[in-house]
Amino acid sequence: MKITGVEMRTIRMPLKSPFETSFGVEAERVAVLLRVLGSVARPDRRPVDVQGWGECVAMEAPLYSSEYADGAADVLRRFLVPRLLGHVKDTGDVTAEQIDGLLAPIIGHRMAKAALEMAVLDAQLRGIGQSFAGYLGATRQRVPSGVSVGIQPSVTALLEVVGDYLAQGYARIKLKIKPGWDVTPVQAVREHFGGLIPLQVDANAAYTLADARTLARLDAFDLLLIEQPLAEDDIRQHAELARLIRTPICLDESVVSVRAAADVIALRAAQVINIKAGRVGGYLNARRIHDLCRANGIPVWCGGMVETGLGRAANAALAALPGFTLPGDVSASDRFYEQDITAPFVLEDGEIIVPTGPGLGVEPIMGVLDSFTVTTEWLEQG
Ligand code: NPG
Repeated sequence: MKITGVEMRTIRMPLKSPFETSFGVEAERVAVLLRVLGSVARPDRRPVDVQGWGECVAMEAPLYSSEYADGAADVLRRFLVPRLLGHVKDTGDVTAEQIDGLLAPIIGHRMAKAALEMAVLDAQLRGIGQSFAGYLGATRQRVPSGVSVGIQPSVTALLEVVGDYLAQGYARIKLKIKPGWDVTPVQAVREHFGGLIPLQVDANAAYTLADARTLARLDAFDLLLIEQPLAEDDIRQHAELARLIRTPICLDESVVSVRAAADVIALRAAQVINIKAGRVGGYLNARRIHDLCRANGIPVWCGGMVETGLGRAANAALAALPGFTLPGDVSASDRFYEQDITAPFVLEDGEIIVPTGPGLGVEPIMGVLDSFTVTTEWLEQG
């Protein structure tokens, strides 16, 4: 496609209730959104104007990973968008498939890169009338929906929240844990709701190998998995931990690339992998990791980063690929938001419907988007 320019916004969306993890409490989702404007040549070579949307999952503060929203906006503004526009100026056009290579000289900043690739892919697919799901190779029309439950002020509050999500039909419960909030809440949920509910926990890197004994106590609760118990760069130590506990280990933060995924598999550091497109530099790398895991018999599931309806649409498409054999964190929009910027995703029998329209298959409602927008800038070839 040819690109005229990129609109970059920062939005602030209030969450229905504060979301607490081992790394902090969020009351608001701050996100950078991109709108790429340009044109695509139809098969008869007639150009048609298109736009595409990208969502950057970096949070306001660098607590989950080193990226953060203002940093992502800065690297997009100063380095990533200018490289993309420079390429279009030199060669006449660009495809989403070229973006990873084009941006490779810029080190890191995968969430920012992923947002730009997502926007170009959305525009490209809208231009040819293909859906994200069709393009990525989805094999299902609906995906089972799991929900991530933040750390609660008390076990009583936790049981109430979990009971409410189960009543809504969520297909799997994930409890956020941290040192001091692990064995007791997990045991309480198991005792209260029984052994049949699909249950897993997420530590967001809050433990060290010295905590192996505490983590082994979770073996009694028949969890689907424990996600990212140790630090992002503790891949070898996760392999050690895997020998000390029975609960399958799933890695999230550690899997930042296809290469990292290959190392995790080779070292047997995880039996399951969480795939988040933002964390790995885009939906194309996410698909590559899916393919790698599938070839190696490693089950994967789609992680969530409290996305708006735009990122949620892309995640639903990704989660519909055949190797995604565990329910992902692709919950209904009302899990986090009173008002989403797109038509809301809703739960139907514990599942989310994968959009089928061109590109993401969803549109921002511009009045709503504008009401959450705090800054807008237009980036074009200088
Ligand atoms: O359903 O979108 C969702 C949230 C799932 O818990 C969730 N995400 O560590 O995976 C995580 C966590 C997260 C949220 C991480 C926001 C970073 C930012």
